[in-house]
Amino acid sequence: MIIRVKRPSDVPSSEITPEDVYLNRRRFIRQAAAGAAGLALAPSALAAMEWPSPAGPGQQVDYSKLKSELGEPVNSYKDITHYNNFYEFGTSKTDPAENSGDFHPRPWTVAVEGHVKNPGSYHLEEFLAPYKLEDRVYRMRCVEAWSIVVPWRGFPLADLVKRVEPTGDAKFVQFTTIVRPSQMPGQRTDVLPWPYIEGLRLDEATNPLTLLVTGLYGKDLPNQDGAPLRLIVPWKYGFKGIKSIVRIRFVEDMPHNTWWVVNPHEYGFYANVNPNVPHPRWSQATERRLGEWRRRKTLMFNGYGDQVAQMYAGMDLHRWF
Ligand SMILES: Nc1nc2c(c(=O)[nH]1)N[C@H]1C(S)=C(S)[C@@H](COP(=O)(O)O)O[C@H]1N2
Ligand SMILES: [Mo]
Repeated sequence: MIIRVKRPSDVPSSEITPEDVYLNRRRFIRQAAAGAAGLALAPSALAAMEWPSPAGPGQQVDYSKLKSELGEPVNSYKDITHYNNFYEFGTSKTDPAENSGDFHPRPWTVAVEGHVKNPGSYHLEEFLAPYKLEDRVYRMRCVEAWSIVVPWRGFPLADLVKRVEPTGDAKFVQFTTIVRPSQMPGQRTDVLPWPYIEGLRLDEATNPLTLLVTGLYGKDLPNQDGAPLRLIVPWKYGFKGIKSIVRIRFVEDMPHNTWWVVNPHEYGFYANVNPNVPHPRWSQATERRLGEWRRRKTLMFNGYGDQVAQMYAGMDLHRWF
């Protein structure tokens, strides 16, 4: 069912005041605290969720001054938008910024399918309407051993999962990128099988850190970063963060994901950041943060272990890489 659009454009960034941003952050902390009753989160996990507040109500947010919960400064808007992986627009880091100018992320339709009580196909605006957007600074670690810190704007995927009510048969969620070779020159080549696909286990999808992202630096997503809707799973390698999503499907069996399909020996389904499990062709022990020369030590689960490690308790992380 396509629901008619009531508003003319995406939720404009101007509608989200610094006050909303501030209040949402507090709401997230409250929800995390409420969730802790059931999940028995360590106190340190809660502390880590207290993102430093950029501004009080009524003050302007200077996104370039934001820091991660570990005190890391965000990367520049220029870096975040001119050093990308998005093979639909080419394989080099500068291709997405150069080749995505003709891509039209609106109008846009998102389908929610599979084992859910409330499936549907929605215009983007209607799809987003129920959710409250919030800003969150996350590290992102690419499997190629570079990393960036980004002030994303989005909402917890858990909010969507709750709304669509998965049935007992839903064990995983699969995501699919748009296929539009007329506007995506990389899709006129066979560098990857199209469409790009990704997946999460249901508990990973409902982890409070997992975001459906619509923007960065307080603005709507630029094309090269996955406009108009992408996934961000901060404890996993960047390739799990599928861009320009058109379908979200709840399934029973572990879904395929593009890099596993291309090379199952080198890329797994889980793709949790793990400095102790090298890629077959290079170490994952260290990384280069964009804008720096020194190498940083890569953190287990990209530094989000307090919030996610319990999901993998008892799993052999060398086998399930
Ligand atoms: N559809 C699609 N999504 C994708 C990719 C891609 O090539 N196509 N690349 C992935 C990889 S490898 C990374 S590291 C991140 C990069 O996100 P960024 O360009 O916003 O930093 O996007 C991921 N999502
Ligand atoms: Mo990546």
